[in-house]
Amino acid sequence: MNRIMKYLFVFMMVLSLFMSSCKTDINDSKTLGELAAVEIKEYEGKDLSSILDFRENSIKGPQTVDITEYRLVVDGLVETPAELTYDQVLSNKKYTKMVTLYCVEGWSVNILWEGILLKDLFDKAGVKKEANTVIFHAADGYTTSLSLESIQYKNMMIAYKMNGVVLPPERGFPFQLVAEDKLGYKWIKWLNRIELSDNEDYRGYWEQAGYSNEAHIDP
Ligand SMILES: Nc1nc2c(c(=O)[nH]1)N[C@H]1C(S)=C(S)[C@@H](COP(=O)(O)O)O[C@H]1N2
Ligand SMILES: [Mo]
Repeated sequence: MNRIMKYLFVFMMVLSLFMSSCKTDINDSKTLGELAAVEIKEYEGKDLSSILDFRENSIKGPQTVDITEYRLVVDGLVETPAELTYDQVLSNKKYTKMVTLYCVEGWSVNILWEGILLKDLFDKAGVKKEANTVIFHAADGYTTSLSLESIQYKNMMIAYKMNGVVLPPERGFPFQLVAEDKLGYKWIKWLNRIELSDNEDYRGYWEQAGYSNEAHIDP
């Protein structure tokens, strides 16, 4: 091997290492059926629902988010606003939790969620002490909100995986809020902005239409 070939070889090795380390684990065009075939079916002795058991009824239908362009904005009443890439969000500590989503329509799904804590994003951004409300925004224009207290109480997370598979577009890729103990309309999909606020009167999409802002699950 001559010298140039050697340099080229080393360059290619470094390049391929670099490229494999930046590659994000996303579902490139797998169908829901294909994902359902590989999803986790039970957890700690309990049966899980399937990613096929949701009833897709989003206000504008499934959204396709280009992950190379995607940013998760954390702003409002914070010391340091942030615009995070998908990989930057995923660089936080990961958590797994089985939580049931109950829709007001009467159906529910018990899913094993994998995600990162809102607390970790909040700690990095530095939440100002006046903040008491968190307003969530999504790619389809949907919004919802929760009190900061209710998020802290359940230590809520945003999920990037369900039943072991990366969220498909229909299920909210790249992130869905796991609004534990709150009705389905608080579980915002295609999340792209988290706004810290002091507006306790804020009402999201379905809340403005008359749904309870507390969104308690009736036992
Ligand atoms: N961005 C966005 N998130 C959303 C919605 C929506 O229309 N847009 N619908 C909500 C409702 S009403 C429910 S029950 C859950 C689960 O909806 P799915 O079955 O359509 O996934 O997503 C919630 N998150
Ligand atoms: Mo819903």
